[in-house]
Amino acid sequence: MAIADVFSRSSTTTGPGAAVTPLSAFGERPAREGEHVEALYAWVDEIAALTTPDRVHWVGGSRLENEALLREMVDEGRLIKLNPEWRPGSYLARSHPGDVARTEGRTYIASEREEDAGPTNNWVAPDEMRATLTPLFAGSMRGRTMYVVPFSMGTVGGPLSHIGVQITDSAYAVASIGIMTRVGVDVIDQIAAGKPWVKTVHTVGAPLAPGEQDVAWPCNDEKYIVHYPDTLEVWSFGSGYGGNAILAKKCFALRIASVIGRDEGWLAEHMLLIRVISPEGKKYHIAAAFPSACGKTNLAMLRPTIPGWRVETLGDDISWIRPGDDGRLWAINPEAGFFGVAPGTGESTNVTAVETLWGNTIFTNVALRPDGDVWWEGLTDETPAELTDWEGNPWTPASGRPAAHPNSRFTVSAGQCPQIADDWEAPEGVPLDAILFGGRRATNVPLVVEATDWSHGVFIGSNISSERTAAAEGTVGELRRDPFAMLPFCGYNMADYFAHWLRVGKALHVSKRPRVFQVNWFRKGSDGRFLWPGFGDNSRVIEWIVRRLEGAVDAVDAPIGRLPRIEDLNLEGIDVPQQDLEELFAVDPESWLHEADLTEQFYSTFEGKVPPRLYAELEALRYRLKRAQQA
Ligand code: SAT
Ligand code: MN
Repeated sequence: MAIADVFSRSSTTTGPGAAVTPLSAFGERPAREGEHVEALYAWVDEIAALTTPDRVHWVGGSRLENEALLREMVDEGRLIKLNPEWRPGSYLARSHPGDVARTEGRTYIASEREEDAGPTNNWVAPDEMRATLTPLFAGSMRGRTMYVVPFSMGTVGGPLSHIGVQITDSAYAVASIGIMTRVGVDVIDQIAAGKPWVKTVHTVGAPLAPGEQDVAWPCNDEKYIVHYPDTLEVWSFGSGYGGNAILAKKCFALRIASVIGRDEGWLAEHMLLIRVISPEGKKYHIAAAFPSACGKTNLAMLRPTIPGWRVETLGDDISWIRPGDDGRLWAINPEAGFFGVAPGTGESTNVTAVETLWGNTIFTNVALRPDGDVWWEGLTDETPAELTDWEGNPWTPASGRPAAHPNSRFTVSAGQCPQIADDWEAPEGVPLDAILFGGRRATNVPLVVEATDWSHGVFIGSNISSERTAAAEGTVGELRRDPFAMLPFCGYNMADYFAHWLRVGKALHVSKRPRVFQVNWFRKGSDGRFLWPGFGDNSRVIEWIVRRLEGAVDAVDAPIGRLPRIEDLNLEGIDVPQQDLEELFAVDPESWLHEADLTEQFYSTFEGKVPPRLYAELEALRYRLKRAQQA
């Protein structure tokens, strides 16, 4: 491990004797005037008085400041600098072994009314929650620097953009926010001009006693990720990890933004965003929601296997979707980077992601190679003979445990993606042509099915699920429900969210509504094999969807929606046996009727709040299934 050791100690100096500016040269509070900016200053003072940091650093967002921050983190042992020969400008962070993922059990929606949080969220009354949090935050930043990070989701000043400020005592969070959002003083200018902003406060909850030696990844066993939707605030305590610490992401861009969207008539969605370009050069925009582990990042970076088709990436995780003046829905990716799962990302599964990570990347909890580069399961077909695992221990293939944590991550600017759309930062976004809902279903759900109309599409979205267990043919395995892939991310009552979706679509003229499709790359045959090759070949499904949008192909009416005629699927160059194709699109009324019962059970958990329109969809589905059963 000798070489890696050297890199972990070296700083980011670009050459021998290059002058470096220390972080302390940055951090001045930008001088602005007026009541709005005074309110910001007062809030920052108030948080500082509560958390008592040693220093307050206003992040200006310059490249030099970021370099100084990273250099300081390396010098303090918080980051390992990777070998610039393999991975220039890149770093490895190792988290505390107990701080490796979002903590949904500790995530709260503290709305005034309990029914506004709904049965899928943890709820505590705001007053009660503040009474719990205030003593925890009191003195929580002692011995540390409190960073003030002004950020914009979407390009600064864009019509679909929203701004916020994160206060944090985690330098790792600052570096990550710098990649995932647009950070800079121009956001302060927006605040000074009176634009509303969201307040987010984060502490790792590990104050230092005078002279106390810090650890590489401070955190607290006690964790709270708290949203106050009525006052547009997020307070996060005790975790340095991803969605718990980069508050602009799931906390703001989904949970808080979904509430803003509900009130303003738009949608904050857990959706990737792509542009599909047909061989004729026509452009289509598709947003797609998938629960985790369903290949969302792969679809966001799809490389079609069919000649003439191209996909450009616009976003991999979040879409903000708003009705435009032209009566269509327009979408932006509010983020500026990708915070993706490393394991399983490889040359054969997602070469675009691998190319994106060539440099300027912060890796978290992946393995370190002896040559100072990184590795994770699935990156290469061959496993290196020796590694340092994500916890910093020596590792060989015989170790019998993964070298990278299964939820290890990369944080990288979206602009580095080789197939990012040229106009991915266009403030007005792109007009949506289709919305896809996916899941990981071994049974029942066909490769692709088109919703008959908007409310049927909302019905499908409300039923997204993945199978927990590999189910036998014809029986539904235990379903893990993740409606709209928003279960952990909807900031208000999910039944009200379904109603909001119905409302947003109804306000659009039928001809302008995006068409809705359900896809399932994971259906298995009776012998347990996957029936569909997946990955790049999913472009064949996208082609059919586009041909439907163009009105170029007919569909077959089935009880569950509109299915492709097999002959309309482009299967050139792949060999899917006829019987598999039939199984891929088979609709078994009996197991679908069972699934309808599960839907009814699920809806009943919302205590009468699910919109009647969705119950009507359920009854219509049952009626069509029973008719098919009798036929
Ligand atoms: O940790 S994050 O919430 O940002 C990412 C994820 O859970 O998908
Ligand atoms: Mn996500």
